[in-house]
Amino acid sequence: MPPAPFRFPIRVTRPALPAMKRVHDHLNDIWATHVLSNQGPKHIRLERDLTAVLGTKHVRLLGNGTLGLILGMKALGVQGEVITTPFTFPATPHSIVWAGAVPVFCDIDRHSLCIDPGRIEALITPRTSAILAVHVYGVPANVVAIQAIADKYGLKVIYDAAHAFMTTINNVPIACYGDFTMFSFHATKLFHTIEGGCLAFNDRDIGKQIDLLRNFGIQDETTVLIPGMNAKLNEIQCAIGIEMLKEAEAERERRKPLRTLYMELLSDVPGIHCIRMPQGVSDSLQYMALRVDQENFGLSRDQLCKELESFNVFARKYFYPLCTDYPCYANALSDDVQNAREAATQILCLPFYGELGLDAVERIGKMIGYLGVKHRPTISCEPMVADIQQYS
Ligand code: T4K
Repeated sequence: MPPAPFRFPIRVTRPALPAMKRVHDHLNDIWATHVLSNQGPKHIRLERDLTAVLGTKHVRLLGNGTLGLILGMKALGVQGEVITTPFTFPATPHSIVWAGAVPVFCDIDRHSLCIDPGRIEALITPRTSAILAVHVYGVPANVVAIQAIADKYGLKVIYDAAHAFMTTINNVPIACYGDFTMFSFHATKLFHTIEGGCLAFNDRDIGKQIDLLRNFGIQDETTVLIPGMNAKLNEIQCAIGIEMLKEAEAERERRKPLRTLYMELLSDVPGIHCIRMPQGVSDSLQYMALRVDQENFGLSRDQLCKELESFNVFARKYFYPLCTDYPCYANALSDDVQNAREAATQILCLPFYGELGLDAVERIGKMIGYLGVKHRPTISCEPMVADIQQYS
């Protein structure tokens, strides 16, 4: 018997929201003071609260994560070529272009799905100024190896941690690596400010530059120092952030059993491999990503995605197409990105958010199991491959 479809569409995520009453209290403050933007009291408080959570000396809020990457690279003086991954959201390479540099695409490690440090050196030229790595689905890039290469060649290291809010590696907050780390606070993220983002870093000078860059380059009422832009977060978004930050831990707690149940249900399905956190890494619980091995499962990733839609389940093919396949990067400098190409055709992100609940996860898990049995050519005894990567 095929499982019954959901009565309503189940999407990849559904943003959590703070209690309306608490938001009203903030709105009352804002209405009383008429301070709506430009680093008001809510903004100051959220930056302070985030600094305590992210573990760096400094945090700067921005209008979104993409602006964070662009302005962070401007602040570091990044130019020429930046080595990055093609297995990411368009914002990553686009931000390099907006910062005035050129992306050079490097293949990924097949297990972590992050940039492969073993392939970076071959792409370094006299024009290279930085490495921009992404912690894909919250799995950390190999921060130790990347820093070693950067030190050897005098490069800056930038991390796109859009998926890695509150991740730690052996209890060290992920933002403690590299010259700066960007977090996205888009509505689809576990912690969000509807739209928004931040940079986390330890160098005071970067902070001074970002303060200028995010506010038109204005130093004071009569001094405009550099051609900055408007990348500010307003007071209402900051109020949402203050309240969402209080909820972040509870949302994580709601997601933990869902992750466990998905893993349990899918570990027995031949050809389905859940993306796992390496040992020593705390899970950001941002995405529920799995790899579909068509030969053993019986359906390709695209076919599985389509079949799930008939059950009213709308998973997402993050990240397809590969950045190297966008027309705008057709002529970009690139490694042979074979692992990234494979990941882009095999990885699927299932619905994953606290409110989803265990019953829905059980049904989705059973749907995938059912589809596997229905389409598998022969019974396979393939063992589950644990994608474990050790950090020391
Ligand atoms: N780097 C990386 C590695 C990233 O993944 C991202 C963003 C960035 C940089 C850039 O950060 P920001 O500049 O955005 O701060 C979504 C997000 O818009 C995007 O922020 C995120 N990555 C990306 C992975 O996912 P879409 O185009 O898939 O969003 P959309 O509108 O299809 O939403 C997905 C599902 O979420 C919908 O099916 C329904 C649900 N949803 C969405 C929104 C916006 C809601 O229920 N309510 C909502 O308000 O990009």
